[in-house]
Amino acid sequence: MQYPVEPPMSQTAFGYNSVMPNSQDIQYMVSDNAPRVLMVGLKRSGKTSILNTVFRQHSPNESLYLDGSARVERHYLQSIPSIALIDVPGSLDLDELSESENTLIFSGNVTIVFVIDAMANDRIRSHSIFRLCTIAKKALDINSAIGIEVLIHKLDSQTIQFKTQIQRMFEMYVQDEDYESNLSDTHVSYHVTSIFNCSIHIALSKIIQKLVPQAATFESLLSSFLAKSESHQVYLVDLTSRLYFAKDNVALDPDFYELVIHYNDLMEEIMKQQRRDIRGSPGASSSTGLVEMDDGLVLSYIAVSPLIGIFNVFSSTSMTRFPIIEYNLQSLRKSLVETLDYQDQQLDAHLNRFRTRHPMSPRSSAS
Ligand SMILES: Nc1nc2c(ncn2[C@@H]2O[C@H](COP(=O)(O)OP(=O)(O)OP(=O)(O)O)[C@@H](O)[C@H]2O)c(=O)[nH]1
Ligand SMILES: [Mg+2]
Repeated sequence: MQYPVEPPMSQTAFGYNSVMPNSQDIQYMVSDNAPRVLMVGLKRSGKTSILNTVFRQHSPNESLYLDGSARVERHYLQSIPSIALIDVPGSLDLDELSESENTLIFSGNVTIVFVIDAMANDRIRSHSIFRLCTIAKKALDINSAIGIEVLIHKLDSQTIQFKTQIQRMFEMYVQDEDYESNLSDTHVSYHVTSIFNCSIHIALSKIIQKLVPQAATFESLLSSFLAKSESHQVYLVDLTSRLYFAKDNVALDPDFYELVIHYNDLMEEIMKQQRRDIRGSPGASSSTGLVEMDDGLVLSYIAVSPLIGIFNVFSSTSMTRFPIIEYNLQSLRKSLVETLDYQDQQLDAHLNRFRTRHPMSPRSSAS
């Protein structure tokens, strides 16, 4: 099979200068202890649009006129664990890096998110699959624990059947290409996404959950809340990105999650206008909310911290039992706060032990 060396001009934004990887970009990709999610893919596949939609709350339409990225950019998810999401420009081909640079980039707690423009032509598609397999092989040779996630992106409003077919097709393309990268032996996850609906939030939520050490504890707390509270679904949400760290163990209903996103956006909007945080801090009287929709659903909200909230969706027919639901929500919040505090204490104890053993380390002298 022949692969183009570069995508054609139609895939290149105006004002775009091709960049060679430089040491600053490499440093920017690694100079952090936080788990790293590397967003990679060909030019114009949609990496910057995704990160702008999720982390800068840009409307999807704002991405239409984006120039291609010239440098590596970093975004942070800062609530539970700090996770760095790194936008690697499509022109920065990780394949061109030296072995030592690749070792730096792919070592540690790293996940590769490879974004493929599912609507591109056959040539771009082949090039994309080829690049995915090459990068994955390099990364897995260096770090067999690396996570590989593929976003089959820009599937906006097609039917579920069509999206499922496209996903299967891409899985087959990767298998065909995979003769030497052994990807089939590794766990590669595929997600169908678009910035024009909540599919991109669902995909990134599932990806970051794999990096949250307490994810299983959160899920079991949320599930036991759900079992006792006559609710449809409950989410633990990062309020800035609206990604969820955990949900109950019932299959996700995108309509409920979309509701959560809209409610959170509405609170943001009110906060901007009133110039105060109506979401409040833990324990504050303003840290709960309740809204009843026309379609017979009710959404209740409670803050866990200024950055994290619990969103619970239930039927309005259960409103008579709301005092019980509210009591359970308060108990759930308390358990979550305790889990988070315990984690912080463990981390502090670990750091203190480290400082005692290494009194001259820069961290201990700085404190
Ligand atoms: N239809 C559709 N278009 C999208 C979607 N996501 C991104 N795009 C469009 O794809 C184009 C390229 O997006 P970018 O985010 O600049 O792509 P990139 O991967 O960052 O490109 P480089 O910076 O060159 O690597 C833009 O015109 C976006 O509007 C999507 O979900 N659906
Ligand atoms: Mg970009």
